[in-house]
This record gives sequence, structure tokens and C-alpha cells, in this order.
Amino acid sequence: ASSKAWWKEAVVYQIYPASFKDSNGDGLGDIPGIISKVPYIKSLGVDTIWLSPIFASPQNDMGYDISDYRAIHAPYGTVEDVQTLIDQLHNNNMRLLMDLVVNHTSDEHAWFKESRSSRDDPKRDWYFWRDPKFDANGNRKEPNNWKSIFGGSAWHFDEQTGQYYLALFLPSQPDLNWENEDMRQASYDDMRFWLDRGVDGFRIDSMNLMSKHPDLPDGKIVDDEPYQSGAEFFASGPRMHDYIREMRAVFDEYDTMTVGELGFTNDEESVGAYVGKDRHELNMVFTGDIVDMDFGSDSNHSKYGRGAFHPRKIRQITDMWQRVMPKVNGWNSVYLDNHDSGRSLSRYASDAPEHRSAAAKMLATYLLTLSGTPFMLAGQEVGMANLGKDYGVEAYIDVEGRNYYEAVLKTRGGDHSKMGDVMRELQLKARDHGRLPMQWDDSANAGFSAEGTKPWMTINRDYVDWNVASQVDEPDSVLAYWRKMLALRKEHSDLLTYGSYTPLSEGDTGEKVLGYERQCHETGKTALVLLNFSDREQKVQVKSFAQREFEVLVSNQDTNIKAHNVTLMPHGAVIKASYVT
Ligand code: ISL
Repeated sequence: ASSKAWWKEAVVYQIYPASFKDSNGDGLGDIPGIISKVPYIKSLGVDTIWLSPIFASPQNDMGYDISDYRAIHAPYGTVEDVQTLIDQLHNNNMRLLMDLVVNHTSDEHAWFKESRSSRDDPKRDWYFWRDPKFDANGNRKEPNNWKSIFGGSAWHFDEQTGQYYLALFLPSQPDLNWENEDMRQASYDDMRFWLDRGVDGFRIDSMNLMSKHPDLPDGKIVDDEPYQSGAEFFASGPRMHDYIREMRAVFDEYDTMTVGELGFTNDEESVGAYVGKDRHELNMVFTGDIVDMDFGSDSNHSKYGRGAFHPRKIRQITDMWQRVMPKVNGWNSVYLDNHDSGRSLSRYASDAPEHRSAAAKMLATYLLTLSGTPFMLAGQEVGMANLGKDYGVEAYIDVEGRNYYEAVLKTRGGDHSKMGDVMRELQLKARDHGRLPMQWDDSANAGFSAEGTKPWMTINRDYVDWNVASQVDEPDSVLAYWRKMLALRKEHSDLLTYGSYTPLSEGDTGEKVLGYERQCHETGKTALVLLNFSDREQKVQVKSFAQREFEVLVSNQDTNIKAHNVTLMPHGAVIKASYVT
């Protein structure tokens, strides 16, 4: 069995700072607002907070474009406020993870300003600067064909010094050159700045993009677009593991938890290499496959391509990582939602009024019964959903979705009435949905921001029915279910955190139901988990449970559940435990 550690037993609550709680009426969430909600977060049974970036930033990418790692974006508060938050959390036996965005900085960071100032600047090599290429007609061209993750070329020409710089995300997010030793040391000093103040760990943004192939070769051409992914030359590149190990030495000066965000890398072997225990690199990662399940069926598996979720996909991805981690003696995260995606409730289950509560509980059951550290997104505990179909494109303000919409609109002669297919995909997957202001109560602005203020983004009008206040004392609410599940995970941590995992086959459960057993080898206790990912009733017969004693530990339905015959209602979830006597 896996050895014990605090970060394996943690349950992490992700807060998008702009959207959690506005304490001063400027329409934007802030750190004092988060501090005011610590008792609430603790009352859920959650013990760790992951805070998306709160650092000084021009906010072109909502703080993922940092201009000073040691300063706080003024509307969010101050370094002292962060210290207060850390102290309050620690007083409550809770912990804080920060977002570590070091694949790139903002173009307003002092490092980049110096770097771009002249070709001879000592910090020139802290970023990627390359000479132009020229085509047959003598026209200037980018150094290679890589595409930015947010669209267009990843290279941007700087008139003053006559070279291009690389930016895999926005033009205002230049990539740092991790090859440069001085740059790395400066970044480690910034990390120590926060670790010294008591931060307990980091979610490392775009973690595996930090090592690029030294020749920056052209990406493989897969279509007739001018720019191509190129990810094969910058995802999990040649020196990636060196950098992580060097960083790990800094983390080991403290008791630091790390979770690395993986992009483009989803195969067993590469993922295992980051988290295998003897590798001494990261505690866990986020693989992107779990948030990509309804991406396009096109050859690029593009985010806004037309795709469909099928329960078979979650079965396959879940089985794979649950099997791989023990094999490499490693650990993983478990998550369904983050600030870069539509809400899993609306994409993989159902936010239709008649299903919403059951579906939200079913997904909670999934998250909290697997091996791995669970990460939930604020609002998930009350069944927050995507913006509905009655919202037009103006409700969508995130740069990724907007860029995509504008690019397609151009090819359709600017005719908004021809954008129905694009709207459908935005309604499912746009990053805005994961960033909706928290729905605290049914007062104006959902209790997120005072009445009469103008929140920085749309508040989903369903807040009137779906909010914390209306659920907090309601025993059948989604919120009550989360609390019950979180308590259960703690109580049965031998089973649910550390137990082994055995999948039931599709033959056992049918294709719409996900089923697995968790077992504690010391006690022989076994939990059987059945999750109905459809909006129809499903009948399941689990033969291995026919001869055993069992009890229903938790369920979101109250029909009488017989020994090995289970009828799951639409989006039904059942956990049964058996004890060998
Ligand atoms: O958002 C995505 C898909 O919708 C991803 O491709 C995302 O850009 C990628 O996973 C990296 O994400 C992280 O870094 C970005 C930032 O915009 C995201 O919010 C962050 O999670 C650049 O820092």
C-alpha cells in the first residue's frame, strides 16, 4: 500500500480570487473576502486552499501574466493580507497552495523590460530571442511555425532590437528561458520569498512547457493552417526533469506540496516519470485528459471542435491513472473542474433542473472515492453550473474563447447569426464558466459583491435557486452531500485514500455506469462505488457482492438497494461497504 503523507490526505479547494468574495465593493473578489470565508471553507471539511494567481499583473490573462512575483495585485490586497490568510489557515490546521507561474512572465515584468532593452542586456538570454527568417520574396518570417495556445503565431517581432521573442500564450506572456542558470536562481528566490512566509505548496502552471528543444525546430505540419502546434518540441522537453529536480531541492528546504499542470503530455510513461516516488520530482500532476473528454473529434482534438462526452471515456481515463500510479509507486490528483473549463456538471452530467442535484452529488462521489488528492473548484459544493443558453456571446469575456470566436467570425464575413455552432461549444467549454462569481445567497449580486456594485463578470442568474445560503441547513442539498462525503473520506481514509482500486468491467456495469471497488488490505474492508453517468435508470448486478455482508455507506437516492442488485436512478450514486468477518 501507498505510504502515508499529509498531502495525500488533503482535500483541496480551488479559489479563483477575482470570483470568490468582494469585501470592498469594487466588483472584484479579494483576499480579505477570502479571509472572511475561511470558517465556511473549514466547515465543509476541506483543509487546503489553492489560490489562482494574486500577484502584481496587468491582468491580460487574469493574473497568469505576472509582473512582480513578490507583490500582490493591488485590488486583491497586500502581502500583509496574504500573511493574515496564511496565519488564519494555519491556526485552523489548514494549508495554502499558491499558483506558481514560471513558464512565462508578463511583458511588464522588470526582467522582460531589461531583456528587450538591447541585444547585449545581461537578461537578454532570460527569454527566447531569435533572428527573423525570410521567405523567397525577402519578406520577414517568424523563426519557426509554432502556434500560440491562444491562437496566431507564438513569435512576436520587436522593432527596437530587430528580433522575435517567443510567447506560447498571449503576446504579453513571454516565455522564460529556463536554460539560463541566473534566471532559474532568480525564480527560486521568488519561491523562497513565499515559502518563508509559510506557503505550503504550489500548483505549478504549465509545468511541463519549461524545457524547449534547443533548436526550436518547426512543428509537424498537420493541416494547411499557417501555424502548427509544435508541442512535440516544447512539451516535456529534454531538460524538463533537470529543472524539476533542481526546483525540488528548494521545496525540500520546506515541507512543500507540489502539483504540476501538464499540457500535451498524457501518456503513462511520461506522466509516471514526474510522479514516480523514487524520481523525487513532483507529488502529483493534473493530466489534461479529464477536462478534454468532450473536445473535438477532429485530428487536433481541438478544444472548441465538436465533440461529445461518453461515460466510456471517464471509465478509461480513470482506470488508466488508478492503475498507473501504484505501478510507478506514485501519486496523482483527482479533479473534474478548474478555472480553464466549463463546469463538469454541465458537460459530463446534467444541469437540467430535474437532474442537477443528483448529478452534482454523483460527481462528488466520484471525486471523493478515488485514490489521489481531490481538487474541487469553489462553487462545486452547491452545484454551480455553466451559463445557460440564454446568454449571448457578450457574456463571454475570457481571451481564449473570445479569440476563438473572433477568428471564426472573420471567416464567416462577420455574421453573428452564423455562429450557432461556435456558441454551442462556448456554452459547454469556455473558461468563463469556471470563473463565475461564487453564489453565496439570493440577494442582488449573489452575495458575491454588495448590492449596487458592478461585478467584474456575469453572475449566473440561476444563483437565485443555487446558492450556499439556501443549502446550508438543508439536509438533502448538494452542499450537505459534499460535507457528508468529505467526512466519509476522512473517516475511511484507509479505504478511500489509501485502499487499492479494482475496476468493474463494462460487462458488469453496462456502458453508462462507472463502477469500482476500493479495498483496504489490512482490514479486508471493501467499498463498492457505482455511478450512473446517464439520465436514465440503470440496473446493475454485481456478482462479487452476492455472498458478502454489506452496508450502504452513502447514496444520493433512497430506494431500497438489495444485496447485489442495484437499480440506479438517473445520475444515481451508491457506495456500499462490505466487511470480511
Ligand atoms: O485553458 C486551456 C484550455 O482551455 C489550456 O490550454 C491552458 O491554457 C493550459 O492548460 C495552461 O493553463 C494555464 O496557463 C495559462 C493560463 O491562461 C491558464 O489559466 C492556466 O491554467 C497561461 O498561464
